[in-house]
Amino acid sequence: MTLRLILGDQLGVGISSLKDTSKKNDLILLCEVKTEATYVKHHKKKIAFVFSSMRHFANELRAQGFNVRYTAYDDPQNSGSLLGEVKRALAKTNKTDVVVTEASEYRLRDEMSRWDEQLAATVTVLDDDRFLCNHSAFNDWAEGRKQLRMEYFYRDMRRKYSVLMNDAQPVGGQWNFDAENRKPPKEGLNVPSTFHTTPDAITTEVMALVEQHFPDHFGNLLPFHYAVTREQALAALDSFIETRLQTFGDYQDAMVQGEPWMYHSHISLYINCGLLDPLECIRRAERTYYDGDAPLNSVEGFIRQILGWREYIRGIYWLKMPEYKEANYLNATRALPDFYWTGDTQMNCLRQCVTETKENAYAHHIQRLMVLGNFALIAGIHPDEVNEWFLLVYADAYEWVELPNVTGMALFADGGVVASKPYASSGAYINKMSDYCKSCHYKVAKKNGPEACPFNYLYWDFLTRNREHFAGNPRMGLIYKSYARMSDEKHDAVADDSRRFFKALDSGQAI
Ligand code: FAD
Ligand code: DLZ
Ligand code: SF4
Repeated sequence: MTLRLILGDQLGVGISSLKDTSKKNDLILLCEVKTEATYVKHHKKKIAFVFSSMRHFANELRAQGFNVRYTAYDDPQNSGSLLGEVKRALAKTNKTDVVVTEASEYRLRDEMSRWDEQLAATVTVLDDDRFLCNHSAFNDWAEGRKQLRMEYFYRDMRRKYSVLMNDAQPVGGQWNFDAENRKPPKEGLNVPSTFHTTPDAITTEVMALVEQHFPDHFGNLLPFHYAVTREQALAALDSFIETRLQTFGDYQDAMVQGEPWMYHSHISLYINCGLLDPLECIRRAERTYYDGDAPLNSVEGFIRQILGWREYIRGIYWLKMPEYKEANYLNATRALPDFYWTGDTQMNCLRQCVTETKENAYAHHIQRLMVLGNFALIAGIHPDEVNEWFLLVYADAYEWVELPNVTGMALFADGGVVASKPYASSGAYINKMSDYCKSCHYKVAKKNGPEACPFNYLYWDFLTRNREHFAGNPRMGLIYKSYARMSDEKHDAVADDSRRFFKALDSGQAI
């Protein structure tokens, strides 16, 4: 009787749209469609990952006895849109109602709210209960608060799910062990390799399809080693827990040339598309701590990312959309430099992060925030251009998680909803937390002049340009005081260097 539509980021048997399915009467629909594959020009690896995971999931459902209808991208009858495919499926069957779990992005949820009128069927949209904080719980938490700080949300979530708790107290006597999680990389770190799978026949076929239909999309398709089934994603989680979690905390913020994966988990793409459940990842890490196999700073740090940041970011998205997408608090106007696509810049940190992004559809948090995001912030790049880039280059990117991280955390374009101060920094931070500066054309120790690290003067130029926005911020007072103590010559040098840099950047010269 019921047509159950499963989207490409809903690939778990526990999804609400599959509850109470009649294996005899209901039809499950999955479809690869142009509208979803091209609303931004997703990284080739992301499309291959999503299509291959969808195809494997459809096969798993069939193996469990469900009736599945699957539209392949190159099916000559493919209408190219989700609505078109639902219409086609309804026309071919005797189904009278459609059930779907709420889309994770505003764009699609909004579109689906009109499907009722456009289809000769009733459309039921169910809550997405894979998230640990639903819309109304987040709205209740946010209600009446002057500031929506993640830390307080996170503490409530720890209590609510009783994660790392001794009755009402946090295990270890502290909620947060971040101060222990900022170690610079030391020489000779022996970073374990990330989890690898070899493409099977389905993935190989999908990869050929991606090369054929999306040749002008960003990124390298090869090598492809992501998990594409739940079983493989669980093995990827295991490999993180066994080989990286112990050291995750210590080097969470560290960046090393030639080590794109560091000690991070690389599971965001699996959680976001439904192959892994967030709570199972949290419980797995918690158990590792109680078994004595990983230290508290690592386990708490990892759990905070999923139970705290991930849920908080999603809450902010739905609380603030659709206006959030238009936010440009700092009135940034610059176009995105070409090197975000090519990696062709003499600024080694940016070259490394863009090149790794192109190769892997992945960069870790500090690369995204303190290199790629930091430059976009201090160079004043328009949030629309930055958001589009971040939404298409990463395999884990969906607007609900990408937008608040970019607009809120990286660009301060929301005026301080997510961040209490801008994540702007000079080259000193990048030099402390990475080895990038050692092989850079620019000199991180030089503050001004053509050889100086551009982050050094752009940082002060950014603070000067945006004084009206930040001078009253209590967390920025010391920084503005130290700027005031600098000589007039120094102020002029910052302005001259920044002018020269922007002139070169805007005219497409090599920088
Ligand atoms: P780990 O470092 O191992 O962290 C564990 C898990 O915690 C991640 O898998 C993820 O599920 C969760 N997590 C950690 N930080 C965040 C966060 N800030 N927001 C939400 N979840 C978090 N994450 C995405 O999933 N999709 C995005 O499109 C995305 N865009 C980002 C853009 C910018 C500018 C920034 C600063 C961050 C962005 N993040 C995004 C958050 C974070 O960088 C990634 O989740 C993380 O790098 C994924 O790698 P990992 O699985 O190895 O994470
Ligand atoms: C990311 C993605 C891609 C590339 N392709 C599809 C697709 O062809 N069919 C589909 O159902 N989902 C796809 N997805 C995931 C969707 O974009 C995701 O479900 C929505 O963005 C959620 O709002
Ligand atoms: Fe980046 Fe500056 Fe270091 Fe070069 S010197 S790698 S531009 S921070």
